[in-house]
Amino acid sequence: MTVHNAEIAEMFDRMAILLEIQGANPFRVRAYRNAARTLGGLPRSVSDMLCEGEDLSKLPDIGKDLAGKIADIVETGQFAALRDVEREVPAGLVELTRLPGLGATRVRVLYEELGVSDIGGLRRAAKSQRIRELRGFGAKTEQRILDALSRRAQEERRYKLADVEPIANSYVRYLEAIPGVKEVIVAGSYRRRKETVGDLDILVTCEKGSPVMETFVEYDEVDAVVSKGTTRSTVLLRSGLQVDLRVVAQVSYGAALYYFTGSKAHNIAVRTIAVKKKLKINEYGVFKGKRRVAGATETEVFKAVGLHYIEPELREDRGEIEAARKNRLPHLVSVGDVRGDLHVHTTATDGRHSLKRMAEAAKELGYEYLAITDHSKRVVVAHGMDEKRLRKQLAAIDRLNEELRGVRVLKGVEVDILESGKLDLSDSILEQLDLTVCAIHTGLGLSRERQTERIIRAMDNPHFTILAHPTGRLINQRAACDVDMERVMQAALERGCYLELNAQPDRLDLDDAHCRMAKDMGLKLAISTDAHTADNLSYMRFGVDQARRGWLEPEDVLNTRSWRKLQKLLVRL
Ligand code: DGT
Ligand code: CA
Ligand code: CA
Repeated sequence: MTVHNAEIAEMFDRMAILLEIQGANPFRVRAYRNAARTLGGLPRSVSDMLCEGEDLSKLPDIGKDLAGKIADIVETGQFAALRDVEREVPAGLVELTRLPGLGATRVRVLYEELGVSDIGGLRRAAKSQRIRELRGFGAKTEQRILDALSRRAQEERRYKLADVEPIANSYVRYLEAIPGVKEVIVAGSYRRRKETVGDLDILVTCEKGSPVMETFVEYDEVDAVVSKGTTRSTVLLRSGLQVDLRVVAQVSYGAALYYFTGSKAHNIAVRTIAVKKKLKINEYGVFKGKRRVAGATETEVFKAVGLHYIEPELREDRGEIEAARKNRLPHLVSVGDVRGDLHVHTTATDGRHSLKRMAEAAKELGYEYLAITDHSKRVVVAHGMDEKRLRKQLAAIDRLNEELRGVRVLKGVEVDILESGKLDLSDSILEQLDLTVCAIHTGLGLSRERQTERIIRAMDNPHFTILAHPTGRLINQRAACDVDMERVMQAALERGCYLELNAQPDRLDLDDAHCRMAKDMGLKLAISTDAHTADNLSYMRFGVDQARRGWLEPEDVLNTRSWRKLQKLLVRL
C-alpha cells in the first residue's frame, strides 16, 4: 500500500491542531502546517521520490527531522508521534476547532477551564452560561457558539420516521399530562408522514397560566435548551433530535396546526390564494381586516380560502391545491383497506418466525391472505432455497392451509434476478406458485441502460409477478440504483406485472414521487412489509403512509382486493 501525499498532509495538519491545543511551541505547530501545505502541492508522490533515493529535506519547508518522519510514515503507514499526542488530547477537541469562531486556542481554554471535550460538553457549558465568564469570550461569543451548534444539529441529519415515532409519542404523552393542556399534536413533516424528518414540531393548546414551557424543557430526554419563550421554545434531545414547541389558544388551534404542518411550499401557495381573496392567513387564524373568520379547525381554514380539506400527506404543493379547488382530491388508501401482505419471510430462509406463526399473525391482523416469499438459492447469505427445499415448503403450505381457518397462505418466493436478467429458479417450479416477488440483490451498480434492460428482460419471464424493492435504496445508507423507472413501469403495464412499495422503514422503496408516477401511468402497486418477524407485519402502516404521499387510492393498490379479485389480476397478459 503506497501512502499518498494527501494522507501525510492530513496527518501533519491534525498534528498541528493537536499541538496547538496542547499549547506547544508555535514554531513547531507552524512547521507541521507548512510541511502539510508543501506536500499538498507536490506534483510527485513522496513515496516514489523516496524509492528513487531523493532527499526530501531539499523540499521547501521540510527539514531533516520532518523528512525522517515522512520516510517513517511511507514505510510503516503510521505516524508514531501523532499517535502519542492523540493519547494525550481528547479526540472531540479537534472537531470543536472546526466550529466557526473557535480556534485551537479557544478550544484549549474551554478544555482547561471548563473541561469541555466534545460537542455535548460545549453545548452544556454554553447553555449554563459558563462560557461568557471566561477571559476573552463574553456573552456574544457564547450566543454565536449556540447558534453554530443549532445550525449544525439541523444540517447534520434527517431522522427516519419510524425512529422518531416512539420519541414523539412519549413526548406527547408527557405533555398531555400537564394540567390545563388540551390538545397536543405533532405537526411538520412528521404529520405529513415524510420518510425522514429534520425536527419535530409539537403544537399545544392550553388554558392561560399553564406551566407548559417549564415542563417542556424539563423533559428527561432534553440535552440542551436552545431557546425558551412564552409561546415558542426549542430543545435538543440526547439523540440530537431538535424539538420545537408552539403554544396557542384553542381558538387558533386549526390555523396553527395548519400553518405548522406545512409544507412551507404548500403554505406559500395557499397564502397567495388568500391574498387574492383579500384575506390574511397566519398561525392565529384567517382574517378579514381585523376580524377572525376562521381558525379553530383546519377544515374551517380551508373553507375560508375556498378549498376542500387536504390530507397532510398531500400538502407538498404538487397539485393538491388545484385538486382541492375542483373537488378532485384522491380518496387516499388507509391501513384498514389492506387485506393481506404479499412479501414475507420465514425460518426457511432468513426470517425469525415459522410459517405457522407468520400465518397466525396475519390472521390476527384480520388479513384474508399472506404470501410466503422466502429467498431463492442465489442469495446465499439468507440461506436461499433451491428447488428441492422450495418444493418442501410448498407441501408444508398445503398442509397448513388445510388446518388453518380464516386466512389463506399463498405460495410465493422472493426470486433473485440474475445479472443476465434470468430468474434464479426454473419455470417448472415457478409455475406452481401463486405469485413471485422478483428482486435484485447483486449488481446494484450497473449502468442505467443495463439495469433497466436486466429488469425488463426478467419481466419477460411469464412467472414474474411483482418487482420487489425496485430501486434497492436504503434511507440514509445506500443510494437507489440507477434505473429508468418510467420504462420499467411501462414494461410492467404491457406484461401485466406489478411493482412493490416495500414498507420496511429503511427502504420505503418505491418513494412518494415514484408512487405518484405509477398512479399517473395506471400501474397498480403492492404494498408489502418484507416482514422477517411476526411483529414486522405492522410495518404496513409506513408503506401506507408513503403510498398516501404518492396519492394512491385503494384501487391503485393490489392488496386491498379480496383474494378472488387479486387472483385474476395476478394472471399475466
Ligand atoms: P423538516 O423538519 O425539515 O423535516 O420539515 P418541516 O416541514 O417540518 O419544516 P420545519 O420544521 O422547518 O417547519 C415546520 C412547518 O412550519 C413547515 O412545514 C411550514 C411552517 N413554516 C416554517 N417556516 C415557514 C415559513 O417561512 N413560511 C411559511 N409559510 N411556513 C413556514
Ligand atoms: Ca419539522
Ligand atoms: Ca421545526
